Amino acid sequence: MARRALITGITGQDGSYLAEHLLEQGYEVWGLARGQANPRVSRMRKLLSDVQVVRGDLLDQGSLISAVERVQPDEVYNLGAISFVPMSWEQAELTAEVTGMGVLRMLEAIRVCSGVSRGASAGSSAQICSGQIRFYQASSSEMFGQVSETPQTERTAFHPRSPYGVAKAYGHFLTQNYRESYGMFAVSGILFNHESPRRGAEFVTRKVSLGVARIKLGLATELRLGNLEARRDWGFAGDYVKAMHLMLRAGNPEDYVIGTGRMKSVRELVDAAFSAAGLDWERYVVTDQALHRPAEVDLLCADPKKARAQLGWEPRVSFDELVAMMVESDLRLLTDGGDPDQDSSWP
Ligand code: NAP
Ligand code: G4F
Repeated sequence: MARRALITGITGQDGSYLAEHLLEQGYEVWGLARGQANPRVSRMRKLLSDVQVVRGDLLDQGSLISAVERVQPDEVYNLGAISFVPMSWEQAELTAEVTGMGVLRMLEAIRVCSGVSRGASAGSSAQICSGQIRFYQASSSEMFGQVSETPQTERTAFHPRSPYGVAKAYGHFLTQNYRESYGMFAVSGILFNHESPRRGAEFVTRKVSLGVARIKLGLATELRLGNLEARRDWGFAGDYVKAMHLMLRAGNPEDYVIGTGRMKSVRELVDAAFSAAGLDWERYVVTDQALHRPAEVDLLCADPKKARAQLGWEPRVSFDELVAMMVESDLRLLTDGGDPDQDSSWP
């Protein structure tokens, strides 16, 4: 019988790539979608017609229990979150509820539906029983924040710099705690930034690729950005979702850092993207203090050795290939008269 996966965050970037990957692996894929008229659900259905939808919201415990009862998943991937860091300062409480407490609600839904009691016998000595639901939590390199060492490993201390990073750290420790308390197969992937043509337009890579495409096609004359000196370890989302799956198929439940091990600055990103379209970025980019963050994460760089050694995972798409892929995709989108459907209301 086909394995069954339940994905929260199915309408997001990673949800779409993960669903495609699991469908290719022969899974029956269910996506948890919220809202009574969520336009991103119909868009997702067009892209992924084989995904079945179950309604639910990470803010609503009962809906998660119903979803797990209905789907009877072998694997749950918790990708749902408020994931845009600047929004987490503006709506800190909502971020804590969705990105942090949402993890607790999903773990509780699995615990209740699996019949795992809170009794002492379910404590740290509990065995991982066969047939149990395996759980993946989308942890983030934002938890490292103001980094204490470079590159960052599974053992690097956390010092989150945003309400988002703090909420992710809560979800991370809670996942570890459910593994230790109830013997659940519950793991976290500490993923560094990963991008694609499906990335939301509010994130810097997509903002830049869309900006380059607009300028190239004469639809805009400038691109307004914040901190050009921040450095990130950027990879391709299609590569990273494979690591999520490998973590849930591993022999033991463990956490892994997933990234490329290479850092680039926003300035280098901008240079690469404008160059890919034959443009000189210095003629078009305007920096704007209003786009700087209250507390910045200056640099992030993964040490993905453990994932390579234990999961056999490696990123395939290079930074230059990723940037070229995104610029080409947005040029095609705008040339075809497409409305960048993930256009952002953020500046
Ligand atoms: P994304 O594109 O922003 O998608 C976020 C998803 O969360 C959307 O499907 C959204 O659904 C859903 N969601 C929001 N509020 C919800 C709620 N109350 N209940 C249920 N679902 C809700 O994010 P992504 O880039 O795919 O990232 C996936 C996950 O990985 C996130 O948890 C993110 O924080 C984490 N992460 C991402 C990166 C990265 O670089 N991409 C790196 C590390 C960790 P709606 O359509 O209903 O809004
Ligand atoms: O693309 P960003 O908004 O991504 P950020 O904040 O690194 O977060 C992303 O990666 C995390 C993993 O490390 C995820 F957990 C999280 O969910 C999300 O997917 O910003 C990247 C950098 C920042 O340093 C920011 O200050 O780009 C800098 N930046 C400069 N100008 C800008 C802009 N970021 C945005 N979004 N917009 C700008 O105009």
